[in-house]
Amino acid sequence: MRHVPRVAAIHDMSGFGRCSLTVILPVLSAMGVQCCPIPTAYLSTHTGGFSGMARADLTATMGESVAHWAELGLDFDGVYTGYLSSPEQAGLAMEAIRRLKRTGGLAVVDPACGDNGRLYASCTPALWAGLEALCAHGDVITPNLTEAALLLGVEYGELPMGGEAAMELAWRLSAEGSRSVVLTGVSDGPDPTGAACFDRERGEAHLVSAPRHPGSWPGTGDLFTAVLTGALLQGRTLFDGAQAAADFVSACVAHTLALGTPVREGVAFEPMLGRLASKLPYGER
Ligand code: PXL
Repeated sequence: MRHVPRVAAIHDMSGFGRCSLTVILPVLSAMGVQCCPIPTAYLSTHTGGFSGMARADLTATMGESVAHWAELGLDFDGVYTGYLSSPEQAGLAMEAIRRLKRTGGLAVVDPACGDNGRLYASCTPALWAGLEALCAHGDVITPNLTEAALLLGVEYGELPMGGEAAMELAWRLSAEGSRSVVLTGVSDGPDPTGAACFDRERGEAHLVSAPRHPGSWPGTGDLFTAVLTGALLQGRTLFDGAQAAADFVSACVAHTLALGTPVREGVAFEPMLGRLASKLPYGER
């Protein structure tokens, strides 16, 4: 039977500012993938550039939702986890992978906890320990350089930069080749930006890149990993998916710069979604 691939997406819902579920849902839908969210929290805005936001923690509902879907016998081609706010949520995300991922399905773990060498204020040592444990359940992990430094137990400033060194880092992050890695925010030279990938199916590393634009935008990590996840569920390779993600983020940032959108509002990806819709979405079961 052919069917629309479906993903359980475990992220917060930030109402304004284009990150987490407000990015992931439309991107996966545009790519022909059914996105079933388990929100970890509702925030009126993300935390990068706003203050005083309204918040509701949804940890209890997360656990109940995983249990309900498991009782219904639902299984998922993918389980995709991102920004979490407590070690308990990391434990529930592990439970979701264990109970909801179908045999042969894909767990994409984005160990979101910081950027540009700095941890988010919410990332305590206990939360990081939970995210690190969660990575052990990922078929694909998508750390940025900040998170990679933590996973490898080295200082951010000591990470070797450049293409070859980044591919070596991707291999080191793969836990002896047992998981695929897409290490984001890697630059090979002054202009392009991209990701160093290790594909466990091929046992190979590869660098993807796309034009770099000035500035740093909230939600681009979520945009990247959502496109990657959609591409993998369409049956595309890790390298192809990472290239598609790098191209899409780069195009969205260029478009946002042209519009002059304030940085804290995130990248204006909506007018670009049509670009993602051209590939056949069906998976085999
Ligand atoms: O995109 C990462 C992210 C997700 N969710 C919330 C955030 C951030 C980054 O700042 O604040 C609430």
